[in-house]
Amino acid sequence: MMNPGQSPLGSPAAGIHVLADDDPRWPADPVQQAAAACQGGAQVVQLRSKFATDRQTLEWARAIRTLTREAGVHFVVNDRFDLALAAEADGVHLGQDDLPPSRIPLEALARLEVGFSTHDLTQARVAGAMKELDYVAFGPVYGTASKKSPYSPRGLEALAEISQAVAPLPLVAIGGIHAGNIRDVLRAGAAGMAVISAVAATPNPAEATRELRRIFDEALDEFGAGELP
Ligand code: 3NM
Repeated sequence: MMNPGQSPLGSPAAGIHVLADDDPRWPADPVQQAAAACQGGAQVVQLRSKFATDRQTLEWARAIRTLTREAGVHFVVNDRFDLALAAEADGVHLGQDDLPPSRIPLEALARLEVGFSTHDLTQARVAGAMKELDYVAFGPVYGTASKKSPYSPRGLEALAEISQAVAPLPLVAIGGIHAGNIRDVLRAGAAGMAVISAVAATPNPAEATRELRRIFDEALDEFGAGELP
């Protein structure tokens, strides 16, 4: 549960979230992707396991826990609070079709931060009122080829509207984010940006992450934290 009084940009959800994704199209496996993300300065690594068995996912999660702990990087597991707990992750990221945040046992909520994906204003308003959440994600902001989404690209105006709807919870933008649009996404009110292909599809994922982080830090400095949410 979010710490009251914490600003979105000071929250653990702020910054570059690199999704370590097990889609076989990526050249590196999730642990290699996570290691590169840590080297490059990602603030958050999220394990997104959509193909593997639970056993394999837990193995990856434990390896990523070790390396994120060493790097001081926040670690989130997608979809499953039980695997997040078993791996001693910092958080779990839930989608609309996962167990609802209100059904996560209290003992698990006490140990995990909770993020929740939304795709329209109605879902975002519901999320904004959920006491279990630490951040809300919204997407796809731009077109994405990394996920079969039934939703059309939402755009920056929708992102700005959603950021108001979920305030004071931090908003994490997702879908088609890369070095060329991070500034726009931050300006529209997102505190965090989650990426897959902008890192996983590149020949040097550590360098790609470093570039995203550099632009994020520069944009924060330039806009001045006072102007932003
Ligand atoms: N969730 P890329 S879009 C995992 O809209 C995911 O909720 C989305 O990949 C949503 O950075 C998406 O390559 C894929 O576009 C993001």
